[in-house]
Amino acid sequence: MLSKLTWLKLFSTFLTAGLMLNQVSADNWKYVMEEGLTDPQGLFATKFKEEIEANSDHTIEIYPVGSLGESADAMEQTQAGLLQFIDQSPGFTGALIPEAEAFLVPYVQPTDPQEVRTYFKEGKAVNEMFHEIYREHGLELLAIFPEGEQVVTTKEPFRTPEELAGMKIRTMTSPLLLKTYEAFGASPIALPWGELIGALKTNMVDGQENPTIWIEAYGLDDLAPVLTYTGHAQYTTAVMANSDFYDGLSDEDKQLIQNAADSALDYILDLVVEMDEIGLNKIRETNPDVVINRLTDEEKAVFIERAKVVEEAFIEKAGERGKAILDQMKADLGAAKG
Ligand code: 6CS
Repeated sequence: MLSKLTWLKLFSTFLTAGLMLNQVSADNWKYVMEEGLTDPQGLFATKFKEEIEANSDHTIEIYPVGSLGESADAMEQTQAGLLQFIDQSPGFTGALIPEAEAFLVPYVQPTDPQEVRTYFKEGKAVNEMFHEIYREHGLELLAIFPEGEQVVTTKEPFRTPEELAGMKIRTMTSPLLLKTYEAFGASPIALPWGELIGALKTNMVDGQENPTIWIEAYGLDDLAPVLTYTGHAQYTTAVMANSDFYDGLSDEDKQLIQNAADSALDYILDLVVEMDEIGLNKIRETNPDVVINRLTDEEKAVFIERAKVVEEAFIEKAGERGKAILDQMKADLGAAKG
């Protein structure tokens, strides 16, 4: 028979071991993004955090736009393992991973909301072709999602490349965006997000491209009130983990992360469609100077023709693998249109 004291000692040893185990397995993970908490990246991140925290002892700390520098700084910190998760868009990641610029090639994505959902949820290119490529750069890809159609906002209207001529258009820093706007007839300038508002105010640039939700949220329509829907791309973004961090996790934690990313993806795919509409309605209601132009199919055809050189430039840089992605994107576009 064990004495009362021995039982107590045993109990205390088990309790301490249990507490230690709990401490070891409860981690705080850092998640950086390019947007605020009420923007699409923030809503995805919040849902991801809720799922992780509801199903484990781990916690997530979210770092919104600007808190850890510009997009390029955040990526350096994630690759160095200082941060565990990052949301960064191909508009910036393309400077690091040429194949990611596939999302910037004009006219290989749908614009109809239902088709967009199918393309991102079921498309082979989005879901199967980027994982290995991002791994080569130390990143475990968790989700890719759209934030709405890219809209060009300018101070003067345009419907043709000739009318775009001479306009200085700000792009994100992936080089293919410069090629795109050169092909479209404009004079592009690549700038990080933090410099755009100032550049519009001082006329350093005459316009920029972004999805409707973002234009409304950051008042870009006040600075360049002509919104042109060219139909050339979705604003796409991607959520990743540092791959060394990810590889060091237990199978259980890997599954936890994959489940949280899947839930957040389903949630955001529906939400961005609603947000796009809400954003446009708010702009209409609050900005009396706004002009909204949607290019006709005939007008688009001129830009589609000009986009061929962008495709060639992409393939030249991203090689055979890039070409395979682009071919698959076109097949996925056809399938989404059904
Ligand atoms: O234009 C940009 O730089 C920003 N656009 C969006 C929609 N998200 C973040 C990004 O930095």
